This record gives sequence, C-alpha cells and structure tokens, in this order.
Amino acid sequence: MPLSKDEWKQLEDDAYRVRMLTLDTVRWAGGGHIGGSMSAMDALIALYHHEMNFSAEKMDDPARDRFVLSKGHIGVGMAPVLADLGCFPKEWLETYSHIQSHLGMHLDAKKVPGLEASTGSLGHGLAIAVGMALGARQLGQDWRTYCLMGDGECNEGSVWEAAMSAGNWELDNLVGMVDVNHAMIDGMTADVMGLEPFEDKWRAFNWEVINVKGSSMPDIVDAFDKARTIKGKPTMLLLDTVKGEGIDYMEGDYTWHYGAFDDDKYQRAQDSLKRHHEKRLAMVQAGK
Ligand SMILES: Cc1ncc(C[n+]2csc(CCOP(=O)(O)OP(=O)(O)O)c2C)c(N)n1
Repeated sequence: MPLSKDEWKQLEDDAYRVRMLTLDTVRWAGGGHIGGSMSAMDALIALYHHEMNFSAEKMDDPARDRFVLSKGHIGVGMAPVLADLGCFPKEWLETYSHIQSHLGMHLDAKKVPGLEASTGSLGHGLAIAVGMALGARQLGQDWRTYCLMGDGECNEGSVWEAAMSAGNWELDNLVGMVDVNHAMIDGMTADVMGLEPFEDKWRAFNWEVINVKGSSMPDIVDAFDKARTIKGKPTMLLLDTVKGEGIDYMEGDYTWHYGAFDDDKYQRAQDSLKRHHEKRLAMVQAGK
C-alpha cells in the first residue's frame, strides 16, 4: 500500500533522528564511515520502521524477517538504527569503536542484540542472506530476508556467486539492495571498477530489478511492495543515492567515506541535516 502522508512524515522524522544520532556516534568514536551511512539511512529506516516484521520485542522470534548488512563498514549508522529501536541501550553508542565496547567498528552479531550477521569483510553478506532465505524455504516458514550491499562492494566476485545461486534457486523470499551512491573508499565507483551494465548483470542472474530513488521514502516503500508480488526469482532494488546524503559539504565527495569532525564540522553537519529535514517535510506537505 502507498504510504499515507502521516506514515511518510513519521519515516522522515525517524530518519532525521537516527541521522543525528549517527553524527553523535561518529563524534564519540572519533571517526567513522559517515558517507555510506548517510546514503543508506533512508532505506534502513524504511526497512526497520515500515517493511520488516521486526522490533526489539521480536528480535529473537524465529518468525521475524531477517536483514543482513553486507556493507558492514557502516556499523556507525547501523548501531544507531538498532539502539533507536530499543534493541540495546543508547548509552552503548557512546563507546562505539572503543576498546572493550559491545560495539566494534564492524559490528559483531554475538555482541549486538538485533544484529543478524557479523560483516565488514565485503562480499559475504549476500551469501549469508541466500542461506537464510533457503532456510526459510526448507523450514516452510514465510519470513523474508533482506540484504544491503554497496556499489563498490559489488567488485567482489563472491557477490556474483551468491547472486547466481539466489537466481538458480528462485528465491522470491529474498530482497537484495545495492546502495548505488556512485562512490567507494578511494574514488568514484565508475573510475575504480565499472559496474555497467549493472542492471543487466542482475537480470542475467535471474533477478527482478527495480530502480529506486534511494532518498525517497515513497519510492522505497513502493519497491518493497512490488518485490512482494514477484514470484519465482529474487528481487534487487538498485537504490540511486548520494554519498553523505543530508550533509551538504559531504554530499557526493568520496573522501568522506570515512571521516571525523572538529567542533565546526560537527555544528555544520547538524545545521545541514536540520535544513535537509525541513526540505523533506516540505515535500511530504506538497505530496511529492
Ligand atoms: C574484502 C574487503 N576488501 C576491502 C575492504 C575495505 N573497504 C571498506 S569500505 C570499502 C569500499 C566499499 O565501497 P562501497 O561498497 O561503495 O561502500 P559505500 O560507499 O556504500 O560506503 C572498502 C574497499 C573491506 N572492508 N573488505
């Protein structure tokens, strides 16, 4: 079902709140993967606050939907999503990436309540998600599995082995997503290792492909709805996003893959996110 205005506004408020919490977490940690956290945040919020059968109360329920964060370097954005949902105390975020913390820079599923898989070594999450989706089928369960990768991550050969197996097994209970923010750690994705024709590659592996404006809550939700109607193959959402979304001086700049703030940059980031949220609310108001 399309989002109502109230639901849309709520998702925007959720995304703003968790983006601000991510800024704080980067600050407490002394640095973090901020660019790819901001580009992925709208999809993460739409997933956890709208799409998935998941909550802090359900995090051990065998019937819950599963999400694998394959681009595991954005722990600094993922931990705030889970803390905000109530999976663990928000105070843990103050120790993110510190020695002896529950929260390492790349999150550990044995230590982080609500996290389904330990990731960080790129290229492994989709194979884990394929296993979860196959598991649901074997057990006759109807939970759905979701997996988020980065576009740079798709340089990894193991992504394509997992893609081939998901297509082969016609896993229509699996939704993949790529955060196509066009940038990676050391340059623009197209300059480091071209992916085009990206869409055709997924189709060739028997995936349904949906192109999505990854900064639009209604578009993301529509794509999740459409994925539920696809039978006999997995669905891939190619999320067209901007690295650093919402923080003007970071947007589109790959050098903000990982970064730290001084007081001035922190203040400017907060101010920019506030303006970004106001713009988003005006779009909700206008209905587009
Ligand atoms: C196997 C592996 N090789 C290298 C790295 C180092 N690394 C961390 S993030 C990154 C770039 C990933 O780019 P992308 O997937 O586009 O991430 P995003 O821009 O969405 O943050 C690399 C190469 C890693 N984590 N794992």
